[in-house]
Amino acid sequence: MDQDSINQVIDGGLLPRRALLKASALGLATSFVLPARATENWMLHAGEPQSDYGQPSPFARLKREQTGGHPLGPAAGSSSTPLQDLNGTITPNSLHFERHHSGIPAIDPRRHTLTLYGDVRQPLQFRYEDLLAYPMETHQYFLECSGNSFRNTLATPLDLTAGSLNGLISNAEWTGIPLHYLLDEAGVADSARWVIAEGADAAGMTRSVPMSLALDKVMIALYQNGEPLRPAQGYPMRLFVPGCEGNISVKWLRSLKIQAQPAYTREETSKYTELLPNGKAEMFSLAMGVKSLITSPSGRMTLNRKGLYEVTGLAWSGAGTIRGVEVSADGGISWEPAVLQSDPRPLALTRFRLPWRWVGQSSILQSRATDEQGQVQPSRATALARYSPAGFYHYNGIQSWHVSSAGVVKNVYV
Ligand SMILES: Nc1nc2c(c(=O)[nH]1)N[C@H]1C(S)=C(S)[C@@H](COP(=O)(O)O)O[C@H]1N2
Ligand SMILES: [Mo]
Repeated sequence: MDQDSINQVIDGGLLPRRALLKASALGLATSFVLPARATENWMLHAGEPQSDYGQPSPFARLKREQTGGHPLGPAAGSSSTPLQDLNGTITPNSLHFERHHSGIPAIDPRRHTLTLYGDVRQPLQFRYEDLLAYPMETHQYFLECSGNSFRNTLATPLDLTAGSLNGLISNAEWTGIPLHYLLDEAGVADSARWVIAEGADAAGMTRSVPMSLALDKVMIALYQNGEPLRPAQGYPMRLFVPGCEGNISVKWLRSLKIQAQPAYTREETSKYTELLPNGKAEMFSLAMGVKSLITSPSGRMTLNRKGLYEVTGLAWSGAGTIRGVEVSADGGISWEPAVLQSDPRPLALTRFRLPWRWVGQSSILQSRATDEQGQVQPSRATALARYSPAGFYHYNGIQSWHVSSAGVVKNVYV
């Protein structure tokens, strides 16, 4: 990095985007002497043989963060993606967040069918192997639970990791059949406005999907990151509704009923409906808002050296593509545009990065995303004011991380 860039340490230590291009000057590598001969064990004898199904290095210590103590027992709980331990944008299948209302059914695809019925010319039933013969599409999309980040709606900030606080979001390459192929085949009545999707789990989870969405990007997903869906993600098939609250992407999909009205199931009346401050409720508010968070440095990390760091995180929007992300190191007084990955995709996670110089100054790191519609991620106060004080769905307020002069990073509210 040239001296000019270094001197241009602005706004709490953030460096301009172009400083990233001179990473070689960060001086992070330690000097070394070539060892005379192999000394480590793994260089002295042959290692493990090949395996049937690969596992991560035990040294990487990757695991989902479990939400303990769901009132209805472990089968009704969730686990979140350890966002702080990952980089890039794809969530490995083993770390995709989980949210089940009645546990994970063990479905034998030979005994599972998908039925399409209701206001159609010809009701249809598909076996798994029938569906495998249809033309498919592949898209990268995020999936976010509408309860993601609800802990930041609580009165006191919890000292948790980025994943524990915000990890009910994942991003994968989904492959499946556009739903409109099947709807066309069945011949949907002109009066039909809704598709009622039901799961084959013990909860029989059911949601109503507006026909306009169903005819657009919705798919019957069969593959995730190249392999058949994992049981936790809906094997053998799930509905996938891009950009919308995760709940409507019904897993273990068993039927689709076409009708003129929504079904008004439990999941779209008592749950996943938002009470507004004026006492009215917002129903079928499906699209997820524009949102971002810094994944490193983030909650419960400790900065163990002074110098240059890369501030990095993820941004997404249910309205389409992320247009920009700004980063603040002074609690939102000043903002600096971050570098986005080269190919931001619509309705998928986008990685952002910005260099930051930390010399022991107490700082508050934040990120603020803007999407292609010009929607800007709101402050925590603005996000909370949108709903009644009891509300916790669709929270997309700015995440703030306090870095103490000792380098300890903690969730805070500003
Ligand atoms: N059949 C069925 N579908 C379901 C659920 C469920 O419990 N049963 N949970 C929903 C919720 S609330 C979310 S956020 C997503 C979670 O998907 P994932 O576990 O693959 O991350 O699935 C949705 N689809
Ligand atoms: Mo959810």
